[in-house]
Amino acid sequence: MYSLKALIFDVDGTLADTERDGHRPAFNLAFLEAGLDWDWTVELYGELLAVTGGKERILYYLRHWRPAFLERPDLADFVAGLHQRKTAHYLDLLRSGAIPLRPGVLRLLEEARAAGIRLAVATTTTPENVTTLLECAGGPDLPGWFEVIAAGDIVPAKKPAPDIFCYALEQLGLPPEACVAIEDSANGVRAALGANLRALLVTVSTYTQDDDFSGCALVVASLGEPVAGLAGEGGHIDLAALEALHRQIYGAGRGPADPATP
Ligand code: XBP
Ligand code: MG
Repeated sequence: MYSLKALIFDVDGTLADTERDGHRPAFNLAFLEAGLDWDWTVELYGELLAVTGGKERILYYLRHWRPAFLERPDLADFVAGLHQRKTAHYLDLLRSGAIPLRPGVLRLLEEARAAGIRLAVATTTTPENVTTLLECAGGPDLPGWFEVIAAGDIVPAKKPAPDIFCYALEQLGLPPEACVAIEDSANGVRAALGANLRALLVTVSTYTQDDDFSGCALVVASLGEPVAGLAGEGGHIDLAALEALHRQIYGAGRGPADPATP
């Protein structure tokens, strides 16, 4: 039977609810600065989130809303330039302290660290966004708690492709059966399940209330809220609850022998 060795966290929507009031306004500031009258409203952004990755999301918008821009001979540079400015605005927002970690995230990270459970990130966002979020919302030492930060363009295909989770597992040197993944979106769930991460917790976020989470072991509103059944002593999702979830999926007789456990 495998034992739990690591937690792999998604970032946007999972560590922090970043999309509506973080990434979205940062895109809009970049558009304004470039003299473009594009306004990604709260509602429109919900549609655009069908596509993960900021550059990919801009291209998707052009394809469906501004097809004339696709004719630009410098299209790739144009999109990359907009995205670079968007990232700068997003980092400013993070540094202003506008985006907190979600309830229960720091508690769970501290608990996992104290228990020797390894920590990793698997996200489609830009690497700098992850470290700055962790530093600004959690504290200067927080990025160092994560042994692996798998982010952005480091893999060829973004979520819902499993690549970023496969990469994180490779870097950890662990099989999926030794991990619990924590996600917030249907695209993230498809990616995690594609990497065979079946012990999968979903903490639903602002834009993912109506997503399809079938195939997920456990779906909750947040780590901080009381949940019947698997929740730990405080009633919320703690490490004991995640260990129980892990046992439920890979319990005795249901998985291969753990090579690291005698
Ligand atoms: C969420 C995303 C990202 C962000 C924007 O990633 O899809 O694209 O919206 O980030 P996850 P960039 O839920 O996997 O953390 O603009 O840096 O791509
Ligand atoms: Mg997410």
